[in-house]
Amino acid sequence: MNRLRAALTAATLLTAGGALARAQAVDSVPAERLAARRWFADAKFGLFIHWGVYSQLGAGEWVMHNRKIAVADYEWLATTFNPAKFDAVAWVALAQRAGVRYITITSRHHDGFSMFKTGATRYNIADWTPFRRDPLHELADACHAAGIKLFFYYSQLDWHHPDYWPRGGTAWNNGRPDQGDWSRYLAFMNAQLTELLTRYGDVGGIWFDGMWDKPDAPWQLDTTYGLIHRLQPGALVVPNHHQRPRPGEDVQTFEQDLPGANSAGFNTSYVSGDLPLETSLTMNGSWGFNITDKEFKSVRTLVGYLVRAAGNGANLLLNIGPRPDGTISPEFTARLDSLGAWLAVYGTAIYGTRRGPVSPRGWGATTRRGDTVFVHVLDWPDPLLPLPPLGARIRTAYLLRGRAAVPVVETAVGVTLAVPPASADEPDRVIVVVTSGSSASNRPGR
Ligand code: H79
Repeated sequence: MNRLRAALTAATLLTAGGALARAQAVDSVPAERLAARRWFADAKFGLFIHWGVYSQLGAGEWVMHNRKIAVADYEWLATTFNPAKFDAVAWVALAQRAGVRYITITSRHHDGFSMFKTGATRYNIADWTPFRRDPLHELADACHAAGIKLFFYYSQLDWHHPDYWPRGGTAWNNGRPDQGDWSRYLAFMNAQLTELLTRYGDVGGIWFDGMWDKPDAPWQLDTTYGLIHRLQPGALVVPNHHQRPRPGEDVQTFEQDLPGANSAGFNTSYVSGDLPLETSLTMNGSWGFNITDKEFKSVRTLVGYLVRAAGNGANLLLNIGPRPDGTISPEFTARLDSLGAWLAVYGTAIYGTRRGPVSPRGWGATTRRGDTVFVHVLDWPDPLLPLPPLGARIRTAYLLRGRAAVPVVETAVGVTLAVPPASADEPDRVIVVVTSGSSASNRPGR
């Protein structure tokens, strides 16, 4: 009897302990950040901007590495950066026309050059170039005026800073002394992050990149993430380290890939079950301005990415590489305008949705908001589309564009929808399916 009671007590304690641990894991993320994560998951579409000293060479943001440019020569190149036509208000107006809810811009890329005024190094746009202005400040002001959130991309990898030592996997002999002080480098980064999170108003979050250059270095992420969350409790940490999410991180982002697909080869196939997700994507094949890269994706392909990202529960962070004079080439602006026009009609099936009851398929994807399921038919040649059961009874179905009723056959084994013929002007035939809700999978999640 005693032994039984002891066993029962132990079992109760174990269960309670498990529940407590789970509660703490959730509770340790403050409400403000949980709300920011929900905002992020609702946003669905962001604009990525890669812009820096490298833009002048028109060969992408890795040009310093690819052409093995010495630090001293790149430092000279930086003295000539003068984007006289930069107009933050015009950039944000373009973002608004495109329908993005946030912008993520390079504050400092792997070349180590700071695109903002910083007291941590003179190697920054305000102190090193004839431009003298702080474009990130101007962009932050324009974003705040327009209600668009601003995230700062921040490279942990640095090809310029002497204290980025020992060097990482991408190092080459570029003229830096073979010595350095890692703890000074971490202090430098934390000082810059403090500036970014205290001088630019509300910041959406920090998008980290380059940790993969030294994956096993003592990054002291807890200190850096703790600093960010203390300075701005609503700011999200978005790490592009290609690994499973760690404590203190808020979004799992996938570079050039839908979540888990890993066609790029360097992403993880693990997909978080509770963090919001993001896919970053180039519009051509380059992040930074590349004057000869004309491999631009079509509007139809870009709509497909936005839809398939949403169907995977992910945002699309779509990149542009502005020119060194501050203008944005017409290939980018035309596509962003077209996506904005598409979203003006179909945005209700994207914004504020979560992944739908049918996981993405070759023909397309599903999204949902509450009891409404959006069936996105991207690529399907037949007049009937068979689906597995949606998890709830169907009340009505209609085309999003034009509102025409869609015939539905519901059986015990699934649902068949009549889809309109494909047409060149409609990359995504969206069928709005209103269900009676109340199924378990219908709960609002991530
Ligand atoms: O900012 C853009 C790129 O410059 C940056 N991330 C995007 C958003 C980027 N840098 N590298 N990559 C993307 C590709 C990563 C390649 C990697 Fe590797 C494969 C990292 C680790 C394995 C090749 C081998 C590069 C470093 C070692």
